[in-house]
Amino acid sequence: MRWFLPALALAVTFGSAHAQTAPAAPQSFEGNVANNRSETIGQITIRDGATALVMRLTIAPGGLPPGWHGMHFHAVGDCSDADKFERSKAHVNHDQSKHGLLNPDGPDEGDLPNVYANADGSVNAEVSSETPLTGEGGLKDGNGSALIIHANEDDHMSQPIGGAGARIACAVIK
Ligand SMILES: [Cu+2]
Ligand SMILES: [Zn+2]
Repeated sequence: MRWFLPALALAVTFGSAHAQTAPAAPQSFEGNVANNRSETIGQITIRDGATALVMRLTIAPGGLPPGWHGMHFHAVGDCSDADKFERSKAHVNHDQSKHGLLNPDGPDEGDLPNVYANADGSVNAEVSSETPLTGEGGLKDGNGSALIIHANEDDHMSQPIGGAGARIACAVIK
């Protein structure tokens, strides 16, 4: 859960000149998604706001097997072992939470909704997460993070990854 500091709207009207404070522009990140042959199959675009980030995922036709796929933020921004993507390690999880958006002892900070690949293997999706992009506990920490897409759907409950199976796509977030 991300701390939320309520913005104090102080209407200071002393004198004539006072600058109105605009909300900070969201931090953003763009990266490529690679498959198990290190071929680029799509892109991610992340925008990080004050209390949540929004990630858009675009996969080109032919990119993924049709159907539902689990996806998560994994702890290390390394997609170099393309056949298995194990160098991305486990889910981002700084407080030993259980895996699963539907788990009463979860979710961990890497958990995300499933995405659906169309019959042609393409995906257009947008998901949100309370995990920040930058700062303490952020995806862009020292060793970065990775978005991993799995072969099967995530049941959002069972350990350690909701039965999502093999890692079939990866994007470095660094
Ligand atoms: Cu995963
Ligand atoms: Zn998880």
